[in-house]
This record gives sequence, structure tokens and C-alpha cells, in this order.
Amino acid sequence: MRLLMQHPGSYISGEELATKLGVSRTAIWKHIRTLKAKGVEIEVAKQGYRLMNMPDLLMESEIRRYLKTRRFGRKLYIHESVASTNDLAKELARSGEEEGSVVIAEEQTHGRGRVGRIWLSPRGGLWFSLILRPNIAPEEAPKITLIFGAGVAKTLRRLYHIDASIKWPNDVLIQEKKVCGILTEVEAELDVLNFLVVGVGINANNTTRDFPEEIRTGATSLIEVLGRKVDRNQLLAELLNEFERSYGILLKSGLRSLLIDWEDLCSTLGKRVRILTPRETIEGEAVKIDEEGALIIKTDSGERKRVIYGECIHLR
Ligand code: BT5
Repeated sequence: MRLLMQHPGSYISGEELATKLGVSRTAIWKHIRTLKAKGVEIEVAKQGYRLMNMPDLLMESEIRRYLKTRRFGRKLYIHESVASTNDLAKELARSGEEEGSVVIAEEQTHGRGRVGRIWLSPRGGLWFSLILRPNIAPEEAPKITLIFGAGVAKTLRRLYHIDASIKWPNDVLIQEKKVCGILTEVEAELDVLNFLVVGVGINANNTTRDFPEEIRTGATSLIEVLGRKVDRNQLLAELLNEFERSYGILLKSGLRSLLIDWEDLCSTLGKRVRILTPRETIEGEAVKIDEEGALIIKTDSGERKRVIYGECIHLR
């Protein structure tokens, strides 16, 4: 694939490809057939093979072109279709996979949101999970969700100049519609965190038009906002670059040094919100996020409430 991509629009003979790759011409033909089945437009002629346009596929070689990390993405597991990348990442982590490995899929058949909700994950989106082994207490996991949300909003702003913002605690919105959700799952024994898997789902080159009505009204995708496809390989690499940077800062200096960046990125602050927690419903103005990652709400009676986890609805 990469060889074809180096010569877009011109023919390369099967023989040349076979020699360069050290495989048989039959193996080349089989591989071309697989690529075509995946939707890559390749013309097959007497002179050889020719790539008709750049395919929108996740490819390790393309991701590595943009990756500047030391650990994140050192290992990339790219799949066509899986139930949920979080489940695969957890299985890998249980069998000792190192920190920084990433599981990615073109499509998820059983993508998951929080508390058993579904996460629609058709082709064209960016669905991936990262394995982390931080030396923190399990209760500190929400901080990780926050820095990843901020990382997504920041990267979308930088790459595409769009007004992406964080909705506390785990969504990224564009014009108040959800473009990304994050699912952090922890595996711990007693007070010791074994590992953590952070799943990130971004509606990238998939439209949300086919989503069921109740999800579609609150969702958007990059292609819908920008009117063009994005390079998902570049997006993934840039996200990992940003995540590794802020994760490093979090572990070294705590959340405090990252919070300043966020006031601007977080559309929840200053809004009137309703927070649903398993125990209560709180309504009031979201005033700040504290150093533990909790949201501070000023209720109408003037009381200050602190929530570490919950469902947040922006009222106005
Ligand atoms: C989330 O949950 O937002 C977390 C989503 C995490 C998805 C990633 S993809 C890679 C990894 N593998 C997985 O299996 N999951 C992670 P929550 O805050 O509970 O939001 C779920 C709600 O968002 C649903 O109830 C729907 O209303 C809505 N929703 C579902 N699919 C959506 C989509 N593609 N875009 C926007 N909203 C969606």
C-alpha cells in the first residue's frame, strides 16, 4: 500500500512490487484484492497497479509519519471490526501489555458509553483505546478523563480551527453537539490501580445522519462541521502527541498546572447546569473545576456543591 502511495496516479508493475517486498506476484495480487475489498480504488491494468485516490484507511505507516511520542502508540493494534476497542485493550492489559499501547478499529459493533449505554461507531469515525499504568489511586481516574477531553478539544481547535469545547466530564462538543465521548475504565484491586483503559470515540468522517433520531439531534461529526474529510491517521497521531504531553504534566505536577488552559476550553463553566448523580440531582451555576477534577456548582440557595462524577446537562 505504501509503495502505491509513493507513486499516486502512476503504474507500478506486479513484478516491481513483488521484488521490492520480497514476496510472490500471487501474494501481491491477493493483497491488492483485499485492499480493493476494503474500498481502496486501485486500477489493475497491463502496465501494473495504480492507486486512483488516497484511501481513508487507518494505516500504521501513516500514523507514524505524525507521531512524536516516546511511549504512546509505540504499539498500535489496528483492527477492521471489533466489538469494542476498550474490551480488547482491557484483555491485552490483563495479559501484561505495556503502557501506551493503542487498540484502534475502523468500526465497532458494540461500542460502549458509560453505564451500559451504547456508542455508535460506524466506519469513518475514529475509535481507539489507550492502555495506561499510572501510579495513582483508583479514585483519581476522573482526572485522566478530563485531561483527555481537554486534549481532544485542543487538538481539534489546532488542526481544524473549530470551536471545540469540553463538556464536563467526558464529552467534547462543537456548537453544543457531541463530536467525541470518552470512556475511562479502571481495573484495581483494593486500593491499587492495575491499569486504566481510556477509550476515545470521535465522529470524524462518518455522518451522524443515519443515527437514530434521539442520538442524532445531539451529535455532530467533523465531516459535517468542516464539509470535508479529515486525515484520521494524522488526527490520531496528533491526539497521542497531545495526550502524552499532558499525561506527563499530570503525573509530574498534578492537575493544577493544566487547569489554567481549560477555563477557555470548557463550555460548562459559567453555564447553568443540571447534574444527575446516582444519589441526587443538583441545579445551579458551574463555577469551577477543582484540583481533583470535581465540578463546583453554586446552587440557587448560594450553597457550593462538589461533584466528582455525574451526568451534566447544559441548561443555558
Ligand atoms: C461516552 O459515554 O460518551 C463514552 C463514549 C466512548 C466511546 C469510545 S470509542 C472507543 C472506545 N470503545 C468503546 O466501546 N467505547 C470507547 P456517555 O457519556 O455515556 O454517552 C453515551 C451517549 O452518547 C449515548 O447514550 C448516546 O445518546 C450518545 N451517542 C452514542 N453514540 C454516539 C456518537 N457516535 N456520537 C455522539 N453521541 C453518541
